[in-house]
Amino acid sequence: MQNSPEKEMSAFAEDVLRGLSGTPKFLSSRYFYDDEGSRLFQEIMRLPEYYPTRCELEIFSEQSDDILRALSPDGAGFDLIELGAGDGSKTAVLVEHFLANAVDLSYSPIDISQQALDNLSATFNARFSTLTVEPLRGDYFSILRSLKKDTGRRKILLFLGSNIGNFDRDASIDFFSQLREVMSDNDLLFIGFDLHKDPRVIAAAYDDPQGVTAAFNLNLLTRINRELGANFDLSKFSHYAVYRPVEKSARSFLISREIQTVKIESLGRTFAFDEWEAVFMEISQKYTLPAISELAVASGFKVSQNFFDSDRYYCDSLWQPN
Ligand code: AVJ
Repeated sequence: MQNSPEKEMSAFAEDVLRGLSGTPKFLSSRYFYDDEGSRLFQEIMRLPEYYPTRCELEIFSEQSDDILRALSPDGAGFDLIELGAGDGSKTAVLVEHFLANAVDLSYSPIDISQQALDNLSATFNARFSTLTVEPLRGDYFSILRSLKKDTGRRKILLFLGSNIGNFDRDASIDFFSQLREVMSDNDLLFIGFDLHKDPRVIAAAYDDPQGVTAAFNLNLLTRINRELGANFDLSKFSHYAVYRPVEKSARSFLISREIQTVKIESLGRTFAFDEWEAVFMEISQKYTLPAISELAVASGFKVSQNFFDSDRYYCDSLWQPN
């Protein structure tokens, strides 16, 4: 079937339409990362309240010997393949250590954005002249499927930074199971999980007093204004975040401060917001160690080794196909 160009809607437009037509309303955190959103997330990672980045950096800086032994017990070379690399700064810490130990290494970030890949390649090439950098552009699974043909080298898939937290349980199992299908028995998966802890520590990480997280959340409305021709007035929405210690999930919302109507030109319609109506924006799931093992087993893996920071706030978990 063919769509006429003017009727064709972008995935973004479709998702915004579905989310704002829903009860309750929701928008997907997948769309946070336009240029400004990526910049704001970099700023979040430097906030004193946002501990996950520092914890993962501590693990990589202080346990790189143990990590290298776990990734390659026999000292054989391997291919690092990173899903969702961001600026790659944490991965660079590992790469630096591996190269210093003369590991025969290649690094392949996968991303749909050519710009992101260009930036990562430039960074890694400038910093590591001996490293083979092979950026891969496209969708994670189609890329990984195309790699499956056995190169004889171990592939180590990286999914760091607690990015998995944005998926609910079913979506996580689905995601990891699909990764399992494109992995050889000898490959490994290295995943960053944020652990359950004092709920106050977690709540503060998603509600900083400087308002950076609020700006990050509100930026999606700016993106909708720009890309879909909407007229959201950001001053009429406020950021609200809550941590549910039983479900072990942080959730963020945008709350409509008054009754209002917002027009979105490219959807050709308006959306009514009630006073104090909430739009669900993001889930950031936290984990216990049993939950991590259970997730591994449910997805066709088993935990090979866990690495923790000194506060035990965070866990980088190494999985092998089961
Ligand atoms: C990039 C998904 C790991 O959920 O902690 C940070 C995004 N949202 N502050 C997270 C985020 C609000 C972050 N992840």
